[in-house]
Amino acid sequence: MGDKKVEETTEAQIAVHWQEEGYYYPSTKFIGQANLTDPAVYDRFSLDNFPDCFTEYAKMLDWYKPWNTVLDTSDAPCWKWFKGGLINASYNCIDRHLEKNKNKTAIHFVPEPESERVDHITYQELYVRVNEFAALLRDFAGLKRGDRVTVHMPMTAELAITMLACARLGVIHSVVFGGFSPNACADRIVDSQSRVLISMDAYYRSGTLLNHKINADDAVKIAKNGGQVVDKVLVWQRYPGKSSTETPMVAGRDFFVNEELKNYYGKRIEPEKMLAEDPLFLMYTSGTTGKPKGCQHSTGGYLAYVAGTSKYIQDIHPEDVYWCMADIGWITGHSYIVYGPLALCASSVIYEGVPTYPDAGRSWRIAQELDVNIFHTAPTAIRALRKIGPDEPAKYNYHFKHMTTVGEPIEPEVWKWYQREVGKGEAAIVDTWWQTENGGFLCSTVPGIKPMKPGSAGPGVPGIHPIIYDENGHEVTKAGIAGNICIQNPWPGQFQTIWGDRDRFVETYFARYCKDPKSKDWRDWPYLAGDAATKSDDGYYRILGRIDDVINVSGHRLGTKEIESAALVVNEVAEAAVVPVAHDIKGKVPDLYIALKPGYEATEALAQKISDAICEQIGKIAKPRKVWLVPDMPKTRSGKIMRRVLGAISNNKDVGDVMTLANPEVVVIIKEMVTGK
Ligand code: 6R9
Repeated sequence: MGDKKVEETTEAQIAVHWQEEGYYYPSTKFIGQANLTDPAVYDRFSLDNFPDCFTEYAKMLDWYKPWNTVLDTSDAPCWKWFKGGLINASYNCIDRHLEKNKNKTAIHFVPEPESERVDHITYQELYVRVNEFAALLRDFAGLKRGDRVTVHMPMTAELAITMLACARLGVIHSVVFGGFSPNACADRIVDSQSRVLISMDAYYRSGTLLNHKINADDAVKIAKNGGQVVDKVLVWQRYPGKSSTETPMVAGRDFFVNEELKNYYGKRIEPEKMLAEDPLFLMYTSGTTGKPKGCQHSTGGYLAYVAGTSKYIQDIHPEDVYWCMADIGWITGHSYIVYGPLALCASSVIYEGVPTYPDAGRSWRIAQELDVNIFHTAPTAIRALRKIGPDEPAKYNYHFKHMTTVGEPIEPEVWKWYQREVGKGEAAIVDTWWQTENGGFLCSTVPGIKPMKPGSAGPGVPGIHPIIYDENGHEVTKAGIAGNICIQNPWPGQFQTIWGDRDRFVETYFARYCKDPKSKDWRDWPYLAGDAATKSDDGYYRILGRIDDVINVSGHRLGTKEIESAALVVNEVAEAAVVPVAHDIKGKVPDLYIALKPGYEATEALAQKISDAICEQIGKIAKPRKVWLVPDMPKTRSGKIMRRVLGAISNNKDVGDVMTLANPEVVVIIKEMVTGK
C-alpha cells in the first residue's frame, strides 16, 4: 500500500471525536403517513433480489419504451441500467403531472430581498417556460442531443428551467456552482467541450446585488486559451428589461435570454426519447489530483434512483412543500431540489440567498410563509443558525414532519439542537451520506422504519449494501473499527464514468478492491467511496471523513491539490501544502503552508496575495483560514511533504514522532509560529 495510505487513514481517524448515542424514534403521526413503513418492502431490496429490486424505482417513472435488461454488466465497471428503455427526464418532471396537477406549484422561488414577492411557478407555467427555452436552445443556440452546455448560474428558478430544457432536448448540462470563479468555470467548459455558456446578469447575496455576467466574460477568455471556443453566451436577467445597460454584452456572442425568448413564445418541443443510459448531466467534483472529475450521470437510472430515494428517504408526497437549502450547483441540489421532488410532483422551494441573512429568523419566516413541511440542509448551515439564533425557530409558526442533514458528519450536540429546536421535537430526521458520484443517498435510516441515532448516518438505504475493508482488502467485521467504506453492488444512481477518462474512473473507484479486472460480474467490483467509516453492532455506519486529499468545507469538496496548485501560480511560492483544520461552523477549513523561493521575504502582503490568488482561481469557498509562510516544509527522507505533521500542528494536536523526518528541527519552528508554543 505504501506509507502514504497509512498516513492518510491515520489523519481521517482524527475525526473520531464522539461516542455512540442512543436512539430517537419517529412519532406515530409521522409513521402513520410515511411512504415506507413495511419492513417487507425494505427486505425486497436484499442482495438476493439484486438487481431486479430496483425496478420498483424505475416503475415510479413514465417510459416511452420499457427496458429489456435491468442491469447490463458487459462493460464492467461501467454499468448500464434499464437497458433498452426509452425515457425523458423533463417529461417525467413536468408533462406527466399536467393532467391532474397543472395548477399546482412546482417551484416556489424566494428572492433574497424580503421586499420582493415570492414567485409561485405552477407545473403548467414550468411546462411553458421549459418548452420556450428548449426551443431557444435548439433553434437559436443550435444545441442538439448529446451536446454539452456549461451553466454558471445562481440559485434562481431559471437555473432549474435551464436544466429541464436541456433534459428535454437530450443536451447534457454541466452546472457550475455560481460562487465558483471564472477559472473554475473555464476548466469545466474546456473539459466538457461546451460551445455555449449559460449565465445570469446578477443575483443577491447577503444584501448586495452582485454582477455575475463578468464571470462569464472572463471564463470565456480563459477557456479560449485552454482550447475551447464559446461562441454563444446566453444571459438570463434577474430583472428582465431593467439591468441590460449595466451588463456589457459582446455583440454577436452574448444574448439576453429574456429578449430572445420573445421569438419562441408559445413554442412547444417534443421531448427527445433518450436511451436510459444516455447521459443526463455532468457534475464536476474534486479528486485526489488537481483536475476536477466530470461525473457523468445517466438519464433512466439516475432519475429512477432520485425518484425512489426522494419517496422513501425524504418521504416526499405530492402534497408536500419541500425545501432543500443546498445550492443547485452541487449534486444535492440536482437530485433533491430539481429532479427528485419534481419527478414526484411535489412543490420545491428555491431560495436565492443565505439562510442567515438578514437575520437568524429568515429561514424560519420562509418556512412559515410557504408552510414548508420537509426541510433539508447541511451541518454547516445548522451550526451557523444555531450560533446566531439558538432560540429563533420557536418564534415562528411552522411544522416540519421531516428533516435531512447531508454533506459532512454532524456532531451529536448539533443534531440534538436541530431535532429539538428546528424540528420542535416533531420531525423525523435522516442523516444522509452520499457523494456527487452516487446520484442519490447511500446510507441513511428509512424514516418510517428505523430509529435515528445522532452522529450516525444509518445502514445502507434500500438496495445499497456497504462493506468496510481494511488496507489489505479484508472485511472489517468488528464494530467500531475504522476502515474504507465501499459499496458491494452497483445501483441505478451511480455515475457511469468520468467524462472522457474511463481509466481514471476505474483507477479511482474500483482498482483498489477489484477482485478480477477482467470480470464482468458486479460482485468483483466493490465501489470505493473514499471515506473512512465504522459500523456499529446495529448495522449503522458512522462516517469519519475523507481518506484521500479532499477537504470538506461547509459540505463542499475541495481538492487539496487544487488549492496547492492555485498557490503555486504566485511567482514567489516554491512549495505549498494544504491541511484541513476543524472549524466551528464550516466543519473544516484549509490552512495553507507555504515555503517561498530563495530570496523572497515573508510579509503579510505576500500572504494576502497568495490567499487572493486562491479565491480568484477557485472561489471564496477555498479561502485559507491562514497562510503560514514557513522556512521549509517538514519532509520525509524521500522528500515527501508531511501533511500529517502540519495537520496536527494546525489542529493543536500532538505531532507524534518526527525524528525520522529529514528536517525535524523545522517542525519546532512551525509549531511555535502556529501555536505560540
Ligand atoms: C452529497 C454530497 C461527498 C463527501 C463524502 C463525505 C461527505 C456527505 C455526509 C458526509 C458524513 C454525511 N459527506 N454526506 N459525511 N455524513 N451525511 O455531499 O456530495 O459534495 O460529493 O461530498 O461529503 O466525505 O465523501 P459531495
